[in-house]
Amino acid sequence: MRRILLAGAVACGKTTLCQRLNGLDPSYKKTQSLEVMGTTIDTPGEYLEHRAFLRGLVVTASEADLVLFLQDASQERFLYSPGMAGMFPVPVAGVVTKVDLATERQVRDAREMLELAGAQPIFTISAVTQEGMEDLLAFLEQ
Ligand SMILES: Nc1nc2c(ncn2[C@@H]2O[C@H](COP(=O)(O)OP(=O)(O)OP(=O)(O)O)[C@@H](O)[C@H]2O)c(=O)[nH]1
Ligand SMILES: [Mg+2]
Repeated sequence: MRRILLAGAVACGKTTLCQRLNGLDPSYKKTQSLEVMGTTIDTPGEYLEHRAFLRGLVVTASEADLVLFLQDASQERFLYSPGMAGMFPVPVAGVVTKVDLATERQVRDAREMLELAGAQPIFTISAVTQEGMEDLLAFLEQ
């Protein structure tokens, strides 16, 4: 599997996805600092939320082959700015998370915001029901 950096707001589902990618059952634990699990680098949501930390996220991305921008479909709070993927030194793909909690409209809006940020391609998943995980895994294993 490619080395991946996970980015996204607090509680958008980065650690839960990280656990699934590593074959573990999800168990909640607030991420306090950068954490490496297998080939995945998990980050605290604060790295994206507080702009002073954003530079750290971009620099850490050079350790990865790919960045995933995560967007919680059930939250209408979007932290990505247009074209933001261009700041990163490696390709950026998008993941719409928590689709089990969202309406179709919310999923569409989340996808659109990730597209605007420059993430490509974009996957839609639930780490709880595991909907969409197969396609994402196949992409990450390419
Ligand atoms: N229903 C549902 N809940 C989810 C999903 N993914 C994560 N959650 C829940 O959302 C909460 C936050 O998930 P985390 O994976 O810890 O979020 P995070 O992005 O790592 O958050 P920080 O470490 O604070 O940056 C937990 O209670 C998870 O169980 C999902 O796909 N569906
Ligand atoms: Mg976390």
